[in-house]
Amino acid sequence: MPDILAMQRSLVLLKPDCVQRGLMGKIISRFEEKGLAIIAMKMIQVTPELSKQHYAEHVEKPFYGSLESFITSAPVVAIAVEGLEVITVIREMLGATSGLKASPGTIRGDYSGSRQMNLVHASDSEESAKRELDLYFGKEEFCAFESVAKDFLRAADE
Ligand code: FUP
Repeated sequence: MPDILAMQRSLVLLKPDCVQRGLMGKIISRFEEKGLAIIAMKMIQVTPELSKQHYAEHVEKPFYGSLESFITSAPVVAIAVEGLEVITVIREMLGATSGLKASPGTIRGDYSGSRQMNLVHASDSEESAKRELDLYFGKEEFCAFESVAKDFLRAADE
């Protein structure tokens, strides 16, 4: 972690396998229990067009067709999460891309045994977070609020 911590936002997607397996509540709870702030959330059906925008860096790869079929196969839940260094924090909470390699205790390590069906997406940099949040949410959809628990989540000088 850097010395000066940054307040960041990340796009989290609960993917079709998470919705179909009834794991939405469990996964959302992990973020809430960590003390992160959910500031926007909605269920949507990803279209092939949105999939191509979301996975722009993968569109030309051999696995893209299968990935698009999967991500459009059932609804997803898009969530904007805010917190200190939240991009790294959430990526660490997810674990390695493949559920077969993710450590026990991480979300993918605990619930997934697949590389494609790895339950949750989260932005991997500030640049992708901004791009991805803009894909899923309009500016008016963010409901930033001050947590009443904030004085008990970290010290004033942290
Ligand atoms: P991650 O950043 O952990 O979400 O993973 P990547 O950006 O590397 O990959 C995006 C999605 O493509 C992942 F959810 C898994 C999927 N994928 C495949 O299905 N097959 C592959 O060979 C590589 C990635």
